[in-house]
Amino acid sequence: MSVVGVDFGTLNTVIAVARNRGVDVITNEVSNRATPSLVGFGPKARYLGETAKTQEISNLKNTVSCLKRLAGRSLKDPDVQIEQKYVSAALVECGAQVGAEISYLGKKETFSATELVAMFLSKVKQTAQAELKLPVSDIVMSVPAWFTDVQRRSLMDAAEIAGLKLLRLMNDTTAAALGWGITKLDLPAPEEKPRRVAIIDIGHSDYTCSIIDFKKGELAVKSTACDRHFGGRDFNLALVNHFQKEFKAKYKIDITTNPKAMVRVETSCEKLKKILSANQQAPLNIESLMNDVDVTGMITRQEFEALIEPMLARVTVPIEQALAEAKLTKEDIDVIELVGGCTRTPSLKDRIQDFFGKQLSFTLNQDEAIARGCAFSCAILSPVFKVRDFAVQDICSYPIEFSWEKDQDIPDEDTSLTVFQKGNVLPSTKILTFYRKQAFDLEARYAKPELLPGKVQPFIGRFSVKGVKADPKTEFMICKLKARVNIHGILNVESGYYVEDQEVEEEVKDEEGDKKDPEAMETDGDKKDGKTKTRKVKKQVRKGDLPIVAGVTSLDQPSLIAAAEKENSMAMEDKLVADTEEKKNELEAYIYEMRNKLDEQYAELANDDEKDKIRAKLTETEDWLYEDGEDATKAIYVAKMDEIRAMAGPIAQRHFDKVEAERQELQAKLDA
Ligand code: ATP
Ligand code: K
Ligand code: MG
Repeated sequence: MSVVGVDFGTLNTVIAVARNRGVDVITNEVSNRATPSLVGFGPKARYLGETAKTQEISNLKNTVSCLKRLAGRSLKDPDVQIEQKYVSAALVECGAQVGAEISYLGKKETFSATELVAMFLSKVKQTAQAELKLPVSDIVMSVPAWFTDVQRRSLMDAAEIAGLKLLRLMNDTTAAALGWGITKLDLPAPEEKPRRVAIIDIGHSDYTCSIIDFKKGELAVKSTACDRHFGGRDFNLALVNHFQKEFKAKYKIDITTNPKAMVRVETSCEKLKKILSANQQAPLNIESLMNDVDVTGMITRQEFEALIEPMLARVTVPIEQALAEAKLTKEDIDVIELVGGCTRTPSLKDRIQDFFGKQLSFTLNQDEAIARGCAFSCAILSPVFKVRDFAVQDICSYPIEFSWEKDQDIPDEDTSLTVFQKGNVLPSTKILTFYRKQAFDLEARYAKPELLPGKVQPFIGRFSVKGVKADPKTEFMICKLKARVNIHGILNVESGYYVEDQEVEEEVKDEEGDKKDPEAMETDGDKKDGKTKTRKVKKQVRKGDLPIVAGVTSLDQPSLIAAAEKENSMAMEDKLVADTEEKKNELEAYIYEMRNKLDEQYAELANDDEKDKIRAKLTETEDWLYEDGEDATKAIYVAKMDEIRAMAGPIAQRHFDKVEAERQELQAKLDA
């Protein structure tokens, strides 16, 4: 079984695998260590990853980018409206979710964001399988810490549709932190002061700062703060806007009217931006950008910094926020570790360094740290892989509240309760107690919608508690519900049961006699054997289960199965198209090769009549290839090749016999 970590980025996706020697980042079909997070559609097949990138400029309307930022969101969300600035395909409504409308197999089609992510993840799966030569199923994938329940569920669904088992959705900075900590041999002992690390990830689209405490064998996230709209793509945009104005004045062309020109300028600006990270100035040259105009430009680092000043001015905001939430000051931080491609920008590094007044650390590979951390996490969670255990404790990003209908028999019952606070440890289980006579519903939602990204719905789920009956003795049934924010950061009411108050004999604990709540006692298995003084106490004893019907935002099972089948058949179609193309290319290459052989090694072995016949066949097949045979089936290409092979068969045999005779002659000489 394979162990895979995936950093699913807005721009690039990096795949790491754990093998017996450690964790490696793997390369894709064109030997790149990062794959463009893109999905494209064509008349015959989909283009996933690298091929989508190759086709992008000529296929803008049918290419979808920024996939993860669309997952689980609605078209009307102002955040999604911002995404449309960066996504060249048209975003449309697709059920409750945003989707993209594209042309695929010659027809207009709409795919939901979840389906689009699934397509890309099935490519990730293929890439990993091709490299590992093993089936891939278990993965750990990274996600921005600011993702909400509905966004996380969308990614979980997408992974399942792609045939992947997501063992953990891990926050980006937490994954980087795991990679940082797991290799350190000098972390403080349990009783010592923890090592405090600020992990800062600035990628293509967003910025996250987490404050993390490390001790031997464990890490605990203390706080996390994000800027959802701060990353390399904003720097690109600042440059594009600059050159747009310049070209308008200088060449009288307006690239905003020409999507292809816009994308070409953006691509060039991204290159230029990277050059500026190492040089004081950089050129920009694009031939025939639009209206046959060649453009040239130049910008200095100083000018670039002026363009991005509004962003640089807020570069310490997430750090200050994270420190405040952790109730720490910058002096408390021992190490400031930076990851994400955008942290190569010198002015950005300078601002962060000035803020801390301390050297920044770049010991992790900026592009690969998150994928590596995910692979470590997958190794820890995988039953088949042996790795030093390292406990990872994360926190809830937003407060979660439950609400319910008032029971008229209970006069002063509240009707809502915030059960998980922001910053609450994750994973975590809380037990809710209700006194009820009949089935009832609970609703879970984010308590402070204003904290949520854009207009993400605060609703998380509705949970119907069944099997509740009035107890003849006490009238009420005491219902206990297990609410859990799991390791993916997703909330569920996992189970329910009912209890009865009973008098039981119990040991008296010495000294503090720590007051525990009844729930804790029920689950507390390891009672210490001590002095056995006992007393009678009222205790709640579990009597039976309460079934729970959950209505959450994940896809239901039939929809998931249908989506997986659809994905599978699209993937088979892609494969057939790729195989057909391969056979076509083989046939073309075979024609050239045979022509050469007829002139060279076969020249003496066949008479002119034989050779002319084969040559005629080659010409005929070649003509066919460029006309009627342009778009034939795989079987036909194979058949055409077999026809030529059959004609050339006797000559090939003579050649083989000749080579064999020569070999034997040589052998005889050597033996003599
Ligand atoms: P996100 O984390 O926002 O989802 P991502 O993980 O795909 O996106 P990264 O791969 O971390 O993003 O970073 C990509 C960004 O880093 C791009 O905007 C890229 O232009 C920028 N970048 C890469 N190298 C450099 C460099 N040398 N100087 C400046 N920026 C760079
Ligand atoms: K990435
Ligand atoms: Mg990233």
